Amino acid sequence: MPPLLDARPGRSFALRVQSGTTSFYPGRPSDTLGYNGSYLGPTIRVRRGDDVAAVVTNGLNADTTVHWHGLLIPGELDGGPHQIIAPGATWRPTLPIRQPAATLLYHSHVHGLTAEQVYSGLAGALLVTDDEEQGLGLPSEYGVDDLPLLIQDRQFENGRLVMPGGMMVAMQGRRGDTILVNGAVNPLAAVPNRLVRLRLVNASNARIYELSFSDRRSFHWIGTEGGLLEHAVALEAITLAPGQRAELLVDFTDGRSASLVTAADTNSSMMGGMGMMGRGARRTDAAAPATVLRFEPRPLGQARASGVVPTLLASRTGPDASKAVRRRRLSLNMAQSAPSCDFGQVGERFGNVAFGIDDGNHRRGQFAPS
Ligand SMILES: [Cu+2]
Repeated sequence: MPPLLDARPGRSFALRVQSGTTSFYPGRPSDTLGYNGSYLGPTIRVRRGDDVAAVVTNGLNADTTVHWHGLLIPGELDGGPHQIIAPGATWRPTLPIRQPAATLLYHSHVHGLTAEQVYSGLAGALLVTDDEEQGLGLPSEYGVDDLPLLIQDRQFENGRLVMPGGMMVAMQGRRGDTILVNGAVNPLAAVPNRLVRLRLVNASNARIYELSFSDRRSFHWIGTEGGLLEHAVALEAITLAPGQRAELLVDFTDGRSASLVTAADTNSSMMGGMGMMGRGARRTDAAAPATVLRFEPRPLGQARASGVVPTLLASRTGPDASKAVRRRRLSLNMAQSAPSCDFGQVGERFGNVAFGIDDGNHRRGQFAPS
């Protein structure tokens, strides 16, 4: 479990962006990046209504930014590519927390290096809590029955983290054949034998997961990127694209071990085993079905949560369709014209992939995969 950095007491928190080494496999240190540590960052918890003073110091030899992905705040506080923190500099935005409880994701969003910095470890969970959520009796004992789970695929060679390169990266994003949860290889979660809340965060660069349990048990889907759903939804599988989050309640009362697994990634053209490329060629495995996380229920902690799934999680009022004054149709297009792609120099961008809305009206944006 990442350490919990609760912003409540001082209405503030501090992050230091740093480089370091991480031994994903014993005795095989890899060069990595992290916040207040060598890989990934603490789980930051903020509370609705607070104005939270963030203090972010860049201890790298490179520019960075910290983007609060999912936080509803003005753009000048949001840590996008335009808000560079230079090496040695400190950025101090005050974040007004004015949204319902939700599971968010903070990460580097520096121009031209986002993919590399996130791949190397610059990501973490950001939790918003509020009175409504705390009144529901949901499992909320951090690290015991309330677990943030950052899921990432990474590539290793001889036990050391490597940065995939080459044409497949330009086309597919950075992928890997090893799935980590909270930076751990072959992870195991000891959970109490009761209802447990999982906050799934897809912190991968490019992989889409189709998640389910090895014993096909159903679970309750209770939250999305925007916060809690109005009502829990019983599911046996859920899809999670990069950046997406999902909150689940899983019942481990029967004490049986089970694994969270992912199906093959059918969005990857590597599925066919194209066998291209030098470095990272074994990435034909990068789309294969895999175990994500094993759960071992045992008597743990005290059951402070109610142990039942609330019938009403949150009151939501949606737009009233009958009041619509106009119907618009927007179509999203993608076209690729290969000739001048410079795959020899695979960096952050590759030319001539045209993404558009309404085919032509807003065409030819440069695409930078991250
Ligand atoms: Cu983001």
